[in-house]
Amino acid sequence: MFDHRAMLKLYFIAGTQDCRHLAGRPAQNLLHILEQALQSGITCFQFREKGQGALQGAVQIRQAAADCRDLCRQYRVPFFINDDIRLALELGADGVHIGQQDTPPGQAAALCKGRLMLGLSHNTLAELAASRQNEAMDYAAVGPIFSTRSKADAEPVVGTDFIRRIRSSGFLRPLVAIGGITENNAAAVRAAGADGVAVISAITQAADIGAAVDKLLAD
Ligand code: TZP
Ligand code: MG
Repeated sequence: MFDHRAMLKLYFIAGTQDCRHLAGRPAQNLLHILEQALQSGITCFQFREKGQGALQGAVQIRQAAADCRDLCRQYRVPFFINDDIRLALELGADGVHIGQQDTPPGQAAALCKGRLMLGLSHNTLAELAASRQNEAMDYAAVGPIFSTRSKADAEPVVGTDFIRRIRSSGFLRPLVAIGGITENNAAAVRAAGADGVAVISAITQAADIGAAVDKLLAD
């Protein structure tokens, strides 16, 4: 249904914790930011409710996710959920994104088969080598490329050379880069071999979301 490479071009990730710098209700602010990002041309969205300031109640989380799903559907943009396969299935999400510390990839693959697209996080060549055999993986995320303030337990920074090394090792599958990506370095990250960039703060913290999205999409 969705072209895996094209959908990675500008992959926006956010949860209410990423909207705490704004006045008002975080869940409303998240929807407002998401709607502006969708109007401006993001190609994918991941609901990631995680870390300090995240919602705690299952009912609240489910409602926030469902509201984001509805907006994404309206704009025909794929909707992913971070790390919660059960919620993704329940809400009819398009996909799920799983980190190395989350559900084991084999188990995730079995649960997603025929129902959800599957994205997996990577920080090392060894992790990528393991995913290479995983037919169920629809895209690989790699990073953090640069230092990030959006993830407290982020792995070591890998830099754009890591993307070049991955591509020259013969890894040709859909790949999205994440971590510290801004309107000033997104083009260089794609030029290094990524199909796209995944960002949190470059959109959630932007003074003008439309202008930020335009620059993040530019080559
Ligand atoms: N995984 C690796 S870095 C990161 C995640 C979720 C955070 C990216 O946020 P930002 O603000 O785009 O650096
Ligand atoms: Mg995770």
